[in-house]
Amino acid sequence: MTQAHYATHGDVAVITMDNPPVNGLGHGLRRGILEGLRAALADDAIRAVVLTGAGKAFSGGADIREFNTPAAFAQPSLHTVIDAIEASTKPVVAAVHSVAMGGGLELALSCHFRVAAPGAQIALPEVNLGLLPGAGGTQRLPRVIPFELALNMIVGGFPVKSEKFKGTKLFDEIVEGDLMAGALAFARKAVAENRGLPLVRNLKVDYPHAQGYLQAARGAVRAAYPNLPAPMNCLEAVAASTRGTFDEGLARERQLFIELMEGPESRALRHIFFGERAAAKIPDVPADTPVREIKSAAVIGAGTMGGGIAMNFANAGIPVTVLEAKQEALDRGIATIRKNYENTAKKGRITADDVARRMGLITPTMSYDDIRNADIVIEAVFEDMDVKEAVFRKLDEVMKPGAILASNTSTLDVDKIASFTRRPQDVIGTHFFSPANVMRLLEIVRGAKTGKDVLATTMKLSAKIRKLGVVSGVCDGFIGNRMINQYSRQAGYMIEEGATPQQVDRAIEKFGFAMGPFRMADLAGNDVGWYIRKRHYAEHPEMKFPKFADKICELGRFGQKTGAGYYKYEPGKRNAIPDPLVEEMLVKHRAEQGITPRKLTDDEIVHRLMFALVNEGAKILEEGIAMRASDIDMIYLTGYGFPRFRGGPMLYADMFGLYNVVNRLNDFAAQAAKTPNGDADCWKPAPLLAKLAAEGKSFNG
Ligand code: T1G
Repeated sequence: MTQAHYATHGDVAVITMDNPPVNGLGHGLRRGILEGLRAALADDAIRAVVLTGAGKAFSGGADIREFNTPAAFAQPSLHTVIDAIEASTKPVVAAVHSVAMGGGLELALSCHFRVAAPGAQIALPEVNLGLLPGAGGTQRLPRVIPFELALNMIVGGFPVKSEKFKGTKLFDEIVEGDLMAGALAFARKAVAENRGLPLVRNLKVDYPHAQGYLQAARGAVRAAYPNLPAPMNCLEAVAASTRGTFDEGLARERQLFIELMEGPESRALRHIFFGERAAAKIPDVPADTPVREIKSAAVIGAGTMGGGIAMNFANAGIPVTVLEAKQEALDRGIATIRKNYENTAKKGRITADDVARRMGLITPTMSYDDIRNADIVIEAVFEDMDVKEAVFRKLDEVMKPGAILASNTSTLDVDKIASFTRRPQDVIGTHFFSPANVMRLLEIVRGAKTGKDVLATTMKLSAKIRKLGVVSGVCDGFIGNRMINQYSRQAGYMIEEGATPQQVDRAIEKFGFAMGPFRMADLAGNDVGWYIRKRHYAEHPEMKFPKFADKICELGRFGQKTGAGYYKYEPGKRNAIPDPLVEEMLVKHRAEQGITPRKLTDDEIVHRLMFALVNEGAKILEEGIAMRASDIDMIYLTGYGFPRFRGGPMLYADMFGLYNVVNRLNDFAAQAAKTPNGDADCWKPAPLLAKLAAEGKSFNG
């Protein structure tokens, strides 16, 4: 079936792109456009052509599902289509609505004229995929709009509404009302007025001080994007538009594009683009599953987590009641919320009215009677099953039928929590990440009896409160924390074997993590991990753990909140200062353990941390706790500061090569076997990992 429809309206032909969901310029659509153009040129009765898009976009650009497949560059390529339009002997008018992005905007720029409906999103966002506009956008856009805006749009990848370009050469007209009628009238007028066949390529970039501006821009781009090559390549491609011929600029653009297309960063960013969208798809919950309306919410607990969770609802305009047992804790919680908003307003990100409006949506209470009619209640109390039991028995008693009963537990068994109620189908886990009003990740923990409509409702709600919802099954630590537990164990082992906390942190931060494991532990509070480890010691007496972490805690060194942890901190400051006392404790501890300290390379540090995550992730995948490898990646990218330019732990393993990963696991096992208290067993490759490696396959397909 052709993906472009051809029709004639008197003396004007109309080609309508029709490749849902956003008219991605895949091979079939590219062929359909050319077939339509050829038909128009062969028909003497036709004097002009209008090109437009069906559905919700003019065109969202190249079909990124084709990338890294032969179809992406199969003829007719987008360049071939663009060349044919520019060679047309009849004027082609682009009629742009809703979205014209990437290759879609480049296609419109090759037309002789362009008209647009107001409100259309206009962008060259390829940089967000680790690419650059590879079909002439870096050469044509600076010829039709102000140079600085063109450069910023291409390097920044952000959209601008079509009406902002009124009066520029990008759009000859902004058409209010019926776009097609306006485009047909414009086409006829252009012919009647003999306006010829103007081409953007024949215009000149009008910006006398380009080189100076570009030199300054280079410094800014280098500082802003240390790990991403695409922004600088975008800048250099646009720079080529200010010198030499159009075709020389096009050649430079092509060269810079191919460099990016073949690079790991673009593969990572494209993986994220699809991964974020895939996360919302739950195979056994159809997209049309009916959802419950969430018009009001309640949060139990006004501590750090409860307050942050409440802010998410207020930010989304949903009234939320915050319940605490004690007035003093309630007052403190509400005051903290207000302070957070006021700090954001001081930075100019929201207004004083926003603060007032959001605070007006938050109602404090100490009475369960005040929350009974909430559509969803989220429990955010102490991470102890007995405490959770008391709260959920009360919620079961009080909440209206049909209310969703959610727990913010970070590790505890959601099925057990559901068993404290007579409505397990309404119980679900909503694991927010601290600070809950900032971190995008929301682990949605599906209990065995959680209703499909409850799951669909919670997934939809996650988007409403601007979170990335990722479904997890029930296990200790769900997905993120279960994996981070293995990561932390390896970090603990490595400082016992000879590394310092700062060496481990520096190595993984150089790899791209926002924060290494020991700075992270000091920030989160070492007592949090200690509490969980003590539960693990009791539940898994067979499991081996590094022992130094407990020694730090036994001294009350809980991190920033006590002024010392793995590092020391000056009063009121947060910067981590290496502490000679910790290094002395490590020397003594190694001797007690009979460990001869050795030098660990950054490579070993990074890959023991990485592959501890990956091996556990493979088990989580195999157990069905995670629905897909990209979900695990999205969790690490949005909840754990994993570097975006690497795409997540599972993609990193794919790019490293699973065969090579298994070999490294075997090396680590051999090293652990020689180390007192070392745990060689934890390096046994997960069955799924071993299978994929043996078959030469990858996690992400
Ligand atoms: N190709 C294929 N599918 C696409 C697509 C694209 N370009 N854009 C979106 N989709 C799918 C998406 O995966 C989802 O699928 C559905 O459309 C709805 O997307 C040569 C090389 C267009 C603003 O970077 O910014 O052109 O999950 O949920 O919120 O220079 O999608 O439903 O199966 O985001 O209404 C450059 C990327 C490509 C635009 C619509 N273009 N897309 O937002 O819906 S590279 C882009 C977006 C290029 C040339 C280069 C947004 C949107 P599913 P959605 P939305």
